[in-house]
Amino acid sequence: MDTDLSLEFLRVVERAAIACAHTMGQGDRPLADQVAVESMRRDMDALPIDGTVVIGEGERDQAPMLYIGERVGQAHLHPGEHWHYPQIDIAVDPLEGTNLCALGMPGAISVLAASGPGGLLHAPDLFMEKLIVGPRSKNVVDLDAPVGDNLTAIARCLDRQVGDLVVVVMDRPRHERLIDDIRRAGARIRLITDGDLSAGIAAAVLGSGVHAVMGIGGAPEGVLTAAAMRCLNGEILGRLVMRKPEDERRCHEMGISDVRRIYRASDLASGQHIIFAATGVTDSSLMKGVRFFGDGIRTSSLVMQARPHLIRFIDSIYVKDGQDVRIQF
Ligand code: VTB
Repeated sequence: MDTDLSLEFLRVVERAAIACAHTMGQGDRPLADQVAVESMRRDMDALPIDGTVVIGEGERDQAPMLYIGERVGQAHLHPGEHWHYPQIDIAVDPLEGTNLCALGMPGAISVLAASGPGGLLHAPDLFMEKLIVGPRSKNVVDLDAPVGDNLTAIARCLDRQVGDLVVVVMDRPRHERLIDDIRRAGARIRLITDGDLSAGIAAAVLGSGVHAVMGIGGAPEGVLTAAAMRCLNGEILGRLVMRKPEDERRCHEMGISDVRRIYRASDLASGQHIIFAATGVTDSSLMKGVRFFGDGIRTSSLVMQARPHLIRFIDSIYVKDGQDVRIQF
């Protein structure tokens, strides 16, 4: 996949973030989501690709745009010249953390990942049990090990005490036992209301103050996290959660035969050429949220690719036409 595509994808997430950031704090979740989706859908068609959405807003009959299987990019607009364009699978979450944006809380991002065909798991929209850590502890964790054992192993890799660790967990009744176990082991906890993807990215970046993310969140977010881990050299261990018999059927339909399988980042995002792009909608530890000022709009993004391996923190300023702009560092 062409290196330059990463900057094209950057523009897509920047503009989706800007679109929904206008709705921040309005308490209107559907609107926040809708404007992000519309912006991302529109911009996708400007890309010089033959794209297929593999993780999106839902099944075709539930989602009018960015549904699973939807074709995006220039190729589908110019069917005769199809062969000109690289085939790309795309996972999108135009607004990850709708609640966070609607309430003006930290951690909302616009995000997508891309790879060559087959490089991103077509994950059903189920829950996934997750354990996410950074590069130094990636080889010592085990999804089936007791929580205390994992924390001891992570602490050892990071040259610190278990009591120095910060573990991010989504504040949900389903995590009562997990939270108890972490407390009993003595680690510190940051409870978040939403957004285990942002937290997972932070866990793979030294100095973010997050050492692990544990608990059950969305499987699609798990695939996006895996794409980020491929670039940041972190790890996600994930296992789909079957809550009802239909869930297993759904997995089989999507080609997943072993529903108890523990996936690693390289299974969830197996493509050689992975691109990951995210823009902050509201502030988070790695990206500031969108800022609007008289002359323009400023965004903060993370754009990464696995091959050639490149991580970029990008600060962009969109200047309004005709403005006598003054840029502040
Ligand atoms: C999860 C999590 C996401 O929504 O999908 C969550 O992975 C939904 O979980 O980061 P609940 O059904 O328990 O609310 C997010 O927090 C935001 O999309």
